[in-house]
Amino acid sequence: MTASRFGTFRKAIVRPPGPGFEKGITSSRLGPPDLAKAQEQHEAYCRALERCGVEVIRLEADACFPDSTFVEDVAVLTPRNAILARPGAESRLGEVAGIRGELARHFTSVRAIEDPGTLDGGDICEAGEVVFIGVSRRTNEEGARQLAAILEEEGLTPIPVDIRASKQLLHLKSGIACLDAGVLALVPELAARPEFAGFQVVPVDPEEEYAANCVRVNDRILLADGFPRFLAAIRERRYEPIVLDVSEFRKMDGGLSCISLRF
Ligand code: CIR
Repeated sequence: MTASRFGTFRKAIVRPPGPGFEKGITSSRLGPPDLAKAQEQHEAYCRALERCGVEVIRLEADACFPDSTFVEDVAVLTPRNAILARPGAESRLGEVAGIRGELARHFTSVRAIEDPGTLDGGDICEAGEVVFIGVSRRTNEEGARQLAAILEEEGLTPIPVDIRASKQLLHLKSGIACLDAGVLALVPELAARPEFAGFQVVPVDPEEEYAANCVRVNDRILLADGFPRFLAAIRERRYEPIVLDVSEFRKMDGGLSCISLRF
């Protein structure tokens, strides 16, 4: 794969999982996570970002908020704005205050989603000038509307995608990733949606849905371990994968994109 401007990131903010990680929200029924293993997997993830040329900013673990390692959910970062999200799960609302200061160090414009809007960063999928906004169990229509207004000011094109009827998708990015300009990985239930018409689709096998939550970082694609068909599809298209084990994050309904905020 040749270098392109798409998916170019210089920095990423992460927060390692801390004591009480297992008390976070989950519906996975995969059993409790092993904290030591989660910390090792997190460190391997940080090293992978560094291999991609990204400077990793490591925040302190925050035992007050068991889901706070899923930093992606608390902000949306665009070329011009850091937009503080307003998580749809009440236990996560307090995480936003913990990221504001760090974002203010890097962005001159820090905006915010306001009550009664709710929005989780995991529902936002940037695809170049287009930004898909999932309206989900976590992101309500008002939160999506507020974000869309900010994105439009910036000259971006927001496209809402209502996934409230989905039984599988917690967040939009549980089922979609933008791999390249005009190229999306999509789970079967999203593949035929009109919102994605005009994009080239890399289909994710129904038995490998978790693999859809992959991340393009500079010239590489970070992929979850254990999904051979999707890995083969990525290689066939000449992308260069970095395969990572995120089993302990999966137990808490999280994945590769959720554990960093890239910009
Ligand atoms: C939660 O339910 O909020 C966390 N346990 C997992 C969040 C995962 N975030 C994401 O997919 N963007």
